[in-house]
Formats: sequence, structure tokens, C-alpha cells
Amino acid sequence: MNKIISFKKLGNDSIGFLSFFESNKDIPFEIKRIYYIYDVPINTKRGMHAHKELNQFLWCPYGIIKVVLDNGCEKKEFLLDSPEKGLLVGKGIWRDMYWLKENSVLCVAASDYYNEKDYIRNYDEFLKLVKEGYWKDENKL
Ligand code: T46
Repeated sequence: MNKIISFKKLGNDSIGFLSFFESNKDIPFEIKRIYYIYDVPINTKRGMHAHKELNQFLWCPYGIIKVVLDNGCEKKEFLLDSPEKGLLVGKGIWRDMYWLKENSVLCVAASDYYNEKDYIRNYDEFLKLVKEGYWKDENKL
């Protein structure tokens, strides 16, 4: 979890390219939900939460989006700047996303249906759960 995955890229310059990924093969979970975020003004910051159990896969088919992951002990930055890659984000990880280019689109494949109770939207509460060992060592970066 919490790493960049590169897609296969099929095609050529004259007809364009196709990339794909498959659940339980290229990404390590079953996909139950897909959503996407668009028409976001440049320099907007979104996210600012963690999930108790949800695993997700983020990719940016167009544009440039910076994602900062934080497991309560350390932070890592990832740049989604190509349709040929995506980022796995596991449970117990605080995430901030920054829109760095006009019209950038963020697509997300999630391991479960939407459930607001799975969100931790308060950073102090997140740190408390980290300290209590809520995720044991399952939220390594
Ligand atoms: C995440 C990052 C990468 C729904 O009703 N259904 C859904 O499937 C989702 C994803 C959201 N919502 C509602 C919840 C809020 O009322 O849509 C509203 C906006 O969601 P939020 O403010 O959480 O959006 P982001 O961009 O901060 O976070 C989203 C995901 O919610 C989150 O799981 O990891 O994208």
C-alpha cells in the first residue's frame, strides 16, 4: 500500500493510448466504488482526512495533482502528473490533495461503498488513534 503503480500503455502516437488496471491483480483489493473530482479551481486543497478501513487507488487521467500522505509519524509527497500511473492509499493515512493545473481530474477506485463513519476528519483524533495503535503497523509509508 501507499505506493505509485505504473500502468501498461497500449497504442501509438497516431491512434493514441489505452491504459488499464484490474482489481485483485494490479491493485490489491476488490473495487466497490468509483468516483471522480473535477472542475476544481487551481491551487485548491482537498482531502484533509483519513479512513479507518477504506483502501483506495487514485489516478489523474488529465492534469497535475500533488498528494501528501501522512501516517502520523512521517509524510510523503507524490505527484500524479501522468495518465500512466496511480497511487495506492491504504487505511490509516491522512491525505491532502493539491490541484496544480487547470482542469485536473482525480479519479478514485475504492474498496468499499461510501460510509461517512469511516472518515476521520479531525487531525488530533487521527493522531490519537495512531498513538493508540489503531492500525498497528498496517499504515506504514
Ligand atoms: C478521499 C479523497 C481522495 C459521497 O456522498 N459519496 C462518495 O462516494 C464520496 C467520495 C463523497 N461523498 C460526499 C461526502 C461530502 O459531502 O461528497 C462530499 C465531498 O466529499 P469530500 O469532502 O470527502 O471530498 P474530498 O475530495 O476531500 O475527499 C474525497 C473522498 O471523500 C475521500 O474518501 O480519500 O477524495
